[in-house]
Formats: sequence, structure tokens, C-alpha cells
Amino acid sequence: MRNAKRLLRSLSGEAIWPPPVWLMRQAGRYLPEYREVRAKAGDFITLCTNPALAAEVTLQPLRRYGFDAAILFSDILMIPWAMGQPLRFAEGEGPLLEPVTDAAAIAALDPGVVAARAAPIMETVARLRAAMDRDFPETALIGFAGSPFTVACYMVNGRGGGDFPAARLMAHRDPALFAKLIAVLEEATVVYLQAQVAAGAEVLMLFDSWAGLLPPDGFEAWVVAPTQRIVARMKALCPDVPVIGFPRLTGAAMPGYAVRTGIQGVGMDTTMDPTWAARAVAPEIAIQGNLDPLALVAGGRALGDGARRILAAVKGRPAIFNLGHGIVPQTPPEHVAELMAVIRSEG
Ligand code: 1CP
Repeated sequence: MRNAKRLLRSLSGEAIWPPPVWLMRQAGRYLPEYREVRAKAGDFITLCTNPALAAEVTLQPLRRYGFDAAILFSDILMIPWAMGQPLRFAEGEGPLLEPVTDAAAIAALDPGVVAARAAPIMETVARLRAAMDRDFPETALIGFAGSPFTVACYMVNGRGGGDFPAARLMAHRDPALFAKLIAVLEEATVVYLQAQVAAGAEVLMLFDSWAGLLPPDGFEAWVVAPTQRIVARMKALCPDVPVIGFPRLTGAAMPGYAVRTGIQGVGMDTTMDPTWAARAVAPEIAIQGNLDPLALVAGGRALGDGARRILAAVKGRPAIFNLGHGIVPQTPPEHVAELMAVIRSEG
């Protein structure tokens, strides 16, 4: 039976026109209705672990724009949180974690508790699936996790906002220790993604936002190999669920990552030339991206020309329209409607 959902068709290698569209961070602070729920929830972790509110903010952008996918409202740092690493989101500062810096701290991390502690997140997925089957039957539900390397960056450094020198140094100075952390994260990620699929996620995405910080041998050891193992295990557990990888800022190494990890879709970051990627990535793998989030803030010509350039580049091959990174909070909501009109007028 042919699947009617446009996102799933692209991820099974079909070149559909116009391509399906969703936007990274499509639920978030640029939407007044999100800010309202966020204020009601109090802090960000409370929002992520409240199934009614997390499902509500996930659905908000679908009601406005009719995207082809919803992405679970949660965060990549909910895996370290579920393993017991102290985490908070400070206003204006982003995530703050108690850094994991030695063998004892890594040995204390238990992937076995992830399923139980993440149960409220799975309840969100289940609610979303029920609501979407009823109200958005053609929209696919994406579950996600951070890739082990990117999550390890935050766990070891304790915060974002830099280029994670402590994590990168640990990988060089004590690769056996760093490998243990990556192995724990692999295990936790498989458990966490499998639970999302069991609850109703139809597509999985692995965010590797900081993959581009690594030298080639590190990219191989800490990004390609762990992702390959996670994807292989997910294929064994749920063969019909496609996986999208997003190895951000990895340039010419991206097409090799896409083929070797066994994923069905690959994200292009803002810097990537989509015309190049359309040829360099294996033709059965959907390419996803990559409008500059700031072109969406600017609107007008920057938005229209930028979107049309990407559409022209990906025409005739499996693709998914998206941004090259997440929506920024100052994005005018009407510019997102403008973008949807540009994409749909190409159809
Ligand atoms: O104040 C708030 O409301 C919190 C802001 C916020 C939001 C809306 C954070 C904190 N996370 C999220 C949601 C989120 N994060 C989603 C689901 C919503 C959606 O996409 O619609 C997803 C998929 C993520 C993924 C995520 N979190 C990534 C990977 C993608 C990327 O942007 O590179 C990363 C690196 C994070 C860490 C994180 N969480 C939050 C912030 C501000 C950050 C970045 C920290 C930094 O600067 O390094």
C-alpha cells in the first residue's frame, strides 16, 4: 500500500513536487501562543515533561501553517536529564548541566533508567499521535534525539555557547573514557528512540549539531561509527521507520556519512550548496534543508529568492524543504506563511 504522507514518501526515495516541508524549531518562542503556554508551564523542563502542554505546543505550528511534519516538543538534553545528570535551562543562557568529567561520573550514568524517567515524553508522543490521526491525518510525526557526540559535548562542557573544548579535549586525551560516554549514550538513545516509535513516532531524526567541530578521525570514531550502530539497531527494531541524520557543518564529508550510516534522509546546514548536495548525496536518500533562518527573519526577496534557489536545486530528486538550522525567536510568524506560499506556488 502506498503511504499517503508526503514526508514518508520522500523518505522512501520518491521525488515529489513540491517537496514536503517542516521547519526545525517550528514550535517555539517566535509564536505568541507558544510563549503563552511556556509562561504557564514555568520552566522548560516542566513543559517538556507535561504531556498535555508539550503536545499542545507541538500542534500549534500545524494549525497555523499545515506543515507536512510535526516534531515532538522536547530537547536533546532530556537523555542526560533522564540519566540523572542535573540540568536546568537558565533564562537567556540556554542549558546548564553539572559537567561529567571523570570515570566515576560516567560510570554513574545508567541508560537503564531512561525508559522510566522519559515516560511523560512517551505519553506526549502517544497523545500527539492520537490528535494527529484525528486532525492532521496527512502529517507525519517525527521523534528525535541528539547524536551521542553532540549530547556528549553538552554533558562534558556543561553548557552551550562555545565550541565545547572540554569535550573535545577528553576525546583526544582519554579516548577510552570518551568511548565509554559515547557507548552509554548509544544505549540510551536506542532505548529512547524505540520508546518513541512504540508510542507513535513515524520518523526519527538524529541531531548532530556539533559534528563539524571534529577532525576527520574524530568524525569517523565519534559521529559516523556511533550513528551507524544506532541506525542498524533501529532498523532491526523497527525496519519501517526512516531516520534523518543532521551532521551539521561537515561539508564534503556529509554525503559519505549519509550512505555509510544507513539513513534515509540527511540534513543540509545553512552553509551547504544544495545544488552540490543534490548530486553528491546518493539519489535514494532525501536531502533536507536549508534556507538560512535569517532569510526567514528578513522576508521579502531574501526569503523568496532563497527558497526558490533551493527548490530549483532539489527538483527531480527526493527532498524535504526545511531551514539550515532552527527558527530564531525574532522570526515574524507571517514570514513563515509567506514561505509556505512560495513553496506551494511551485507545485
Ligand atoms: O526558552 C525556551 O522556550 C527554550 C528554548 C528551547 C526550545 C524551544 C530549547 C532549549 N530547546 C527547545 C526545543 C527543541 N530543541 C526541539 C523541539 C522543538 C522543535 O524543533 O520544534 C528540538 C528538536 C531541539 C533540539 C536541540 N536542542 C538541539 C539540536 C538542534 C539545534 O538547534 O542545533 C540542540 C543543540 C539543543 C540544545 C538546546 N536546547 C535549548 C537551547 C537554547 C539549546 C542550544 C544551546 C546552545 O546554544 O548550544
